This record gives sequence, C-alpha cells and structure tokens, in this order.
Amino acid sequence: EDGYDLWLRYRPLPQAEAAAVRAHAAQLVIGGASPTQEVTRQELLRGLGGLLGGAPVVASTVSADGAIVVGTPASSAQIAGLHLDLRALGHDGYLIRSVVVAGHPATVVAANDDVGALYGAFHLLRLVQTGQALDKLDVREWPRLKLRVLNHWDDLNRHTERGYAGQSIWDWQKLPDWLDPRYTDYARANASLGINGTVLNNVNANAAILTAPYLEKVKALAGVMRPYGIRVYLSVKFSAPIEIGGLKTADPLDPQVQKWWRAKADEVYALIPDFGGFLVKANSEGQPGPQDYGRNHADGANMLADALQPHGGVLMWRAFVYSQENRDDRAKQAYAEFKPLDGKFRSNVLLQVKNGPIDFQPREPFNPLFGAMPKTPLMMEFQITKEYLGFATHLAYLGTMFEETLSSDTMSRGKGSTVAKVIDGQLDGHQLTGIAGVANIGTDRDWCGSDFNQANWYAFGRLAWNPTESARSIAADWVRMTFTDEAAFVTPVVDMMMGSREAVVDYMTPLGLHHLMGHGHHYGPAPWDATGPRADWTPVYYHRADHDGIGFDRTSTGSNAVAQYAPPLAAKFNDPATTPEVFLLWFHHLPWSYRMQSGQTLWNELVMHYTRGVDTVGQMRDTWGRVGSHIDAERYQKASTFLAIQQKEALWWRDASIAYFQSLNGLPLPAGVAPPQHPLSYYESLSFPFVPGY
Ligand code: BDP
Repeated sequence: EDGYDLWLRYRPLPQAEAAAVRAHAAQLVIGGASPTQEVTRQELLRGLGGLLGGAPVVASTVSADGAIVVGTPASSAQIAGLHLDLRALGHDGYLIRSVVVAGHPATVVAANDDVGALYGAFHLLRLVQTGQALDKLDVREWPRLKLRVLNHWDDLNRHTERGYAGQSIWDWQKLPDWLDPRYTDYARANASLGINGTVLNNVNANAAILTAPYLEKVKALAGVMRPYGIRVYLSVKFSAPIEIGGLKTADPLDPQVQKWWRAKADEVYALIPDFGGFLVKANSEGQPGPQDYGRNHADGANMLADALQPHGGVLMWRAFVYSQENRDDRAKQAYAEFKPLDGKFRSNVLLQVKNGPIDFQPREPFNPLFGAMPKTPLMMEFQITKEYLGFATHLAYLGTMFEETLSSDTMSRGKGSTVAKVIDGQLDGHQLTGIAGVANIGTDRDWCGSDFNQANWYAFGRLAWNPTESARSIAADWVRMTFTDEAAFVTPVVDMMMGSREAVVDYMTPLGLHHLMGHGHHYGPAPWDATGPRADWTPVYYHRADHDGIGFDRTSTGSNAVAQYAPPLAAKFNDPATTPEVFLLWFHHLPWSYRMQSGQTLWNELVMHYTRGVDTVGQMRDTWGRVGSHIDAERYQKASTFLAIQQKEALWWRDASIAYFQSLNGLPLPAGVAPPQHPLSYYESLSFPFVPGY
C-alpha cells in the first residue's frame, strides 16, 4: 500500500457487500470498437474484478439477470432500443439507470459519446466502491464546465516548479519511444474525475517545447491520453518566434510574427489533430509579452488565438500580472490591466484568473475580476500543489478552500452571482468555460507527496465537474475509495480533513494576513523579512505591522482595492465592522487594541488563532492515532509521521509569528498562553538553502 493506486484501489469488498453487488454485475455488455470503449471495458473488468474477487462475464447482448450495459445508442443496439433521453447530456454527460433489457433486470450506463460512457463507468465503480445500493439507480450527470484541466508547472529538465512530489512525471528524454505505464495510470485517474485536459509544461515556459523533437514527444503523450478523453495543451513562451524562429521581434502586430505562429499552430495540429491549445503567462514576473512592444494583453492573446482558431484550438491567457514599476497595491493590478480589455478578446480566448487577487494564499477573498468582465469567459485557476500551505507534509484538505471561493457571491448581477456561476457561463451566457488546477503530481510512488494530498487532486476534479458539489461529500467519497468505508474511520477522518485548511490559516496567516512565508521558497514563517529585489515580495509589505497596529489598508482611504468589488461588497469590505473577520487584516489596518466581535482585543485574538491552529493539529494527530487500526500500516505510518512534522512546523509558525509581532507591539500574551519557545533572533537566524520546488 504505497498509495500508487490512488482512489482506484479496487480492493475486495467485504463478503456480504460483494455478494449484493454481484447480483447486479453478472454480465458486462460493452463494445470494444473504439479505443475509448476498449479502455472503458478494461477499467470495468479491472475494477469489478478487484472489488468482487472476480470479473463479470463479458457478453455481446444481455442474456441474464444483473447485466451491466455500457455504451451509446450508436455502439449498442440494446441501448438504442431503450430510447433513453440523452439530449441534455452533451458530449461528456451520462446516465446510469436500473432498467429491464430483453426481460432481464440490468444497469445501463448510457451516453451520447464514448467518453461520456467512460465517465459513467467510473461513476458506477465509485458507487460500488462507496457501498451504494445498486437496485434503483437513476443518475444523470453532465459537467458544468467545458475545459477541466490540470496545469503542470513542469520544466523540460524534470524540475517541477512548486512541486513537492519528486520530479516531473514526463520523462522527456525517453519520449517519444518509451511510454511509461504511469502515463496511462495518470490518464485513468484524471478520466475517473472527468478531467479532460492537461497542460504539460510550466507557465514559465521554455520555447524549446515548440521545436520539432519536443512536438514528437508531445504527440506520443497525446496518444496515451486520447482514449481517456484528455487533450494536451502547451504553455508557450511569447518570445518563441525570436528564440526558436530566428525572428528579430515577437511583436504581436508584426505580420512575420503572426505568420510564424500560424505556421507553428499548423505544424502542431498536423501532428496532433485534437491538440487543445496554448496557455500563456505574459508580462508577469519577468516573462516576455505584448507589452514589451507597447501592445496590450488582448493584442497578444488574439494573435495566438487567430493561429489556433482554424483548428478549433483554445487560447488560455493568464491574468496573474503585477509589475515592479507599478507601486500600487499588488492586489489591484490584474483588475487594473484586464478590466478595460473586457470585450476585446477573440471568442476562443479564455482568461485564466487565480482564485484570489494575490497568490494562492491559505485564504484570500475571491479575485475581483470574477464578475467584473461579463464579456469575457473567465477560467478559474486553483493551485492544488501546496506552495503556501506547508508543501507535501502538512495535511490541508483544499476542497473547503475551493468551495469557499466557488460559492463566494460576487454580487455582480445581484445576490446569488456566485463565482461558480461566473465561470460556468450561466451568469453572462458564455459557452466556452473552464477551470484549471496547478497539479501536485510527481514521480513519488504516491503521486502527490502524501496520501492526503491525493484528496486535493480528487476534490479539484470533482469540483471541476460540478462546482456546487459539497467539499464534505467529496471528502467522504475519497476517504471511502482510498482507505476504507468503515464508518468508524470515515466520519472522524472526514471531520479532520474538513477542519484542516482552517488550521493552516490559523497557524500561518489568521484574520486576513497573507504572504508572510519565507522569501522565494515560501517555506516557513518570515514576517520580519523586509529585504529582496522588490517590496511586494516581502512580508512586511503585506502585514504593515508596527508598534501601533497591523494590516493592509485597502479601504477607500487606503489603496481602495475594495472599489474593485461590486458596490454592496465594496461597502461591506470598506468598514471593519462589516468585514468578515477572516478577511479583517486583508482590508484594514487596525490598532492592536481593536475590539473583535468576541470582545477580545485584536492582539489577543490573533494569538488565540495561532494557538488554536497548533492545537487543531494536535487533535488531528489524536484522531489519526485512534483510527489507525482500520487501515494498512504503511499508509498509516506515513501520515502519522507527516502529522508530527506538521505539528512541529505549526508551532514554529505560531511561535515565530508571535515573537515577531510582540517585538513590535510590546504587548503581553493573554493569561495562560504559552510564550514562544525561542527568542525572535532564533527564528530569524534559520536558513533554508535547498527547499524543494524552488
Ligand atoms: C507564484 C509562484 C511562481 C509562479 C507564479 C505564477 O510562486 O512559482 O511562477 O505564481 O503563477 O505562485 O506564474
């Protein structure tokens, strides 16, 4: 049990459960005419075979009670004969229903397309894995978002930026010849969630990915992904025409540059006819872009979109921008640059926007671009890898964080204008919709650097399919599929997961604090750090603490970032009394003596949060210790050790933060609260030269 099997473990069910399922899995009626049908059949045989201790008999038509019939009206005459209403399901949707076929009770998994049937097959397996009754099934599912993609921040030398799970899984040197079986398992895991795209390389792109040898490698990977309904995309470097094309400029309005990109797109599509498109990070953190030539983001995006358009490709342009020259609040810069461009993008452009206005912090308010660009399809970018949430070892279930953003109300078209409705196109009538997750996948046997990190990949995929699903029920499914469905394990472990991200917020950056991590590598606390090449990379820029108070004033008398939100929210965030306390110091600079809703002073409450964060990790360790006997020793031990690391580091965060802020305000700790273990100078003196992912 090294975690390699993820949530697709397919271990034998308990006897009684298996017997009940067998009555509904006597026969498997499924075609094998297309590669997708073939992998669907293989997965069902593998899954049911493992879960039931023996695979069902494969038959060409239903001839016994308890058949499973999988396919499309085109691939199966028996499914066509059922005259199911599949109209609303689109390409990727499916239904699973208890029906009678040729006089026999059966379960049908039906879709319009092979890939929908594949998704339905995975759903049926999930029902079995999670112990659901199979006698009266009536499931209808379709994805709310069109593009559901992972972003790999993987470099061509196999380093993964912000990767904490080993090297990049793409073994470029051995491609295109050697197709590591892991690629297929990667595709299976993604397809099981409905993820239908993968951007193979880092947004800080290397132009070489577009050279002929690399495109051959990309083609080989696309071939592995194709049966699973997954398209490949590439991050491209805006200056590629110069770097690999021999041109003198990458100006998007230059006809030679446009021609070069058109020819490049033609070359890519000649090799990979179903290629997804390009992702671009431009004029951000030193990356080249259209502004280098006095053009704007729309000029750059549209030039690339035009090259992809004849092939049906999509251009994903990132909105993660903030510039060194701009001295204005970093949180305001993306909105300032992009909002004026609303309506200026081609119809095959998606603007990819990070969930919050700064950068994947443990907690941020939603990015004000959501709801502010009704004429442009905005795509969500979440980070699954835990760059700012303790790397691989801290247990932080991100389902709650994703849910919090998706359910945030932008108020852009009145109450109920949630971020989910912005990105799924409902609010402004967009057809092209999408969501991206920065992957946490690497060569570690457990894929994600810890078993619990797998839950974040899983939750991202489930929410990409349906952004209104509950984080709790997703966690429960994951726990059942990954570990065991014994209630004595599931309930406490799900509870532990549900509180885990809040614990990280508490011990790292409570009450709206943000970006206080060590410079560059983002490992551990460094709230004292005021050095570095630019102010907005330093923690002191973000907390603004001194003898009298703490917090970033983003009100109308401060940076006025609040004005980027819809008027009712702007008013709410402008006043500390109506600002949700979880965002208090995000929007306000307040005296240490400020009275919180609890009646406590801000200082006391801050200390309480830090302490509570550490205590929660202690409780997580206790919980895990109590339930360990329900699972295998290997995964139990690893998670135990990681929780011990987390507890140590949570205490480090708490103590360093309290010691530092206390050095500024000189205030005593509330009665009964333990002082930091070491003096501030100790925490300041720690150094970390070889942090992973950096
Ligand atoms: C930040 C990361 C950096 C990324 C950048 C981005 O620290 O490694 O390159 O975001 O998203 O979170 O482009």
